[in-house]
Amino acid sequence: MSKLLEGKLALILGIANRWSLAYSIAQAFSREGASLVLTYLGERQKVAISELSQDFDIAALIPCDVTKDEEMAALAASLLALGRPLHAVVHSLAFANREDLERPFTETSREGFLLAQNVSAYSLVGVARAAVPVMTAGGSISTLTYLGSTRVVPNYNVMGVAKAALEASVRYLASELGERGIRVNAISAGPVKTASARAIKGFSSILEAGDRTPLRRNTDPAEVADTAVFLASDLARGVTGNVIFVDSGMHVMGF
Ligand code: IMJ
Repeated sequence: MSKLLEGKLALILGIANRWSLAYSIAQAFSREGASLVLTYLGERQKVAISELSQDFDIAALIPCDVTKDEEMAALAASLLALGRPLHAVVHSLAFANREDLERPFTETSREGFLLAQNVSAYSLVGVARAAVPVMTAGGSISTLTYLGSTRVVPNYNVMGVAKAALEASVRYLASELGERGIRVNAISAGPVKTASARAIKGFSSILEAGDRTPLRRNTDPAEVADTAVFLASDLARGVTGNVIFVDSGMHVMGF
């Protein structure tokens, strides 16, 4: 079969290290023939990303702190400066204060709540605003979410509320950008041992629940990445406003 993303340019935000879901997605996009624009947060990640992306066709490496309006404006300018249409965006970013993922939800501070919303949900809107002017041939915007947006998952707390806002943002963006031929979707990944997940207390017990999913196993990052390829490809031309679960079927279970 020919490559699914041949001739396409994709922006991927959220590679921090080799365990990042965004990194698995970049690998799968490269395998399918896409050229990549990657963003990083701070110099340390720049070095890490350059090393990880040696085998990829990289069109640009751009610094981007999504909490800074100047950096979002600079991202929009850098995308325009590439002088070619962008076909796909993958947003794989989230952050909450560690204390807010450990303390009772009732103890969430206003500041911590707003930080989680800013980095994890609002950023999708800002990234869409930066990318849409260069998505002149239409295309796809995808983000990563988690079951904790609609169900209570112990300790997910403020991130669950941010993912709920993110998923609602997907629907409003999908409705607005459809007329430009831009589709917007979320992938709800099952628990994967990334650096952000490992930092969570009790994460190993969450992985043990893999045995009780329909597929009787945990989610492989490559499965999440292949769904991201599908969404960015023309195979998904009729798919927008969705939350697609790539979680071994975990979300259907009631016990
Ligand atoms: C995160 C917290 C609690 C339970 C969790 C997770 N489960 C899973 C995650 C069950 C799968 C990972 N996840 C889906 C996330 O969205 C993680 C977000 C996150 C993680 C950290 C850790 C370190 C830190 N801030 C963070 N902010 C967001 O300082």
